[in-house]
Amino acid sequence: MSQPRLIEVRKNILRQNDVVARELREQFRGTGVFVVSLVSSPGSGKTAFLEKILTLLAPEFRVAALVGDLATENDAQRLARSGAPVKQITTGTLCHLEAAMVRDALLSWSLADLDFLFIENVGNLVCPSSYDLGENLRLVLTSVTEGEDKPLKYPTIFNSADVAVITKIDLAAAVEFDENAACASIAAVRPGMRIFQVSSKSGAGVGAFLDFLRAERTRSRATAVAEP
Ligand SMILES: Nc1nc2c(ncn2[C@@H]2O[C@H](COP(=O)(O)OP(=O)(O)O)[C@@H](O)[C@H]2O)c(=O)[nH]1
Ligand SMILES: [Mg+2]
Repeated sequence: MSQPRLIEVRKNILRQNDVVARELREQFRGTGVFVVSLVSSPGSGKTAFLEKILTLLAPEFRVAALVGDLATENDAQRLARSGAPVKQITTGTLCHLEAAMVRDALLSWSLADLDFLFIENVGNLVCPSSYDLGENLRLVLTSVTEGEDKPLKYPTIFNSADVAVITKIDLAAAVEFDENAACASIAAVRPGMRIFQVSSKSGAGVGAFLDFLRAERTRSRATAVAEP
């Protein structure tokens, strides 16, 4: 008897999240900020990649970031080295960010003063996939050190994302990373999914990714103007 009730409670939480996520999406659209979230397992390189992105975009755009972890302000401190405004969200025991946490963290910021907002989710390949944060673009990161078959084992997180980013490619040879097998795993789950390969250490592939981000922001703004 307890199983259906648990499922019902979970559905209600998800429904509430979707309502707040919809409000956030409207707010993002109205203020013109382009919002990008990052999901992956812990240690895939989200913070390293985000620090690189913030540092490279900051001279050109108004950028800011929210970062979620169960505990510590460590990642916010790392990201703040870019000079961008950064806020840490600590979730306690929760393995994902929820839209209400994002809404509350943004209360003291003026979104109209931002071009890009980045949201680093809690490191987890399962929970974040169910929670819409109202973002324009969701990146799923997977590092060369995690093996090639993570997309096959955790298809839901790849299905909930828009773009895949293979990280730490500077380590590819050392771990005998099979690029073709990794791309085939992603394609098996999400045929046609856009894939970038980057190294936050060497900077390889980061320029191409930033060109893509700029183009996505421009495209999103053109759509918002065409459909007020
Ligand atoms: N060699 C190499 N190490 C990386 C790269 N990106 C991240 N790392 C390392 O991987 C570890 C986890 O990175 P972090 O950004 O904290 O991952 P997160 O948990 O997904 O935010 C750290 O020791 C980083 O220095 C990369 O591109 N190349
Ligand atoms: Mg991190």
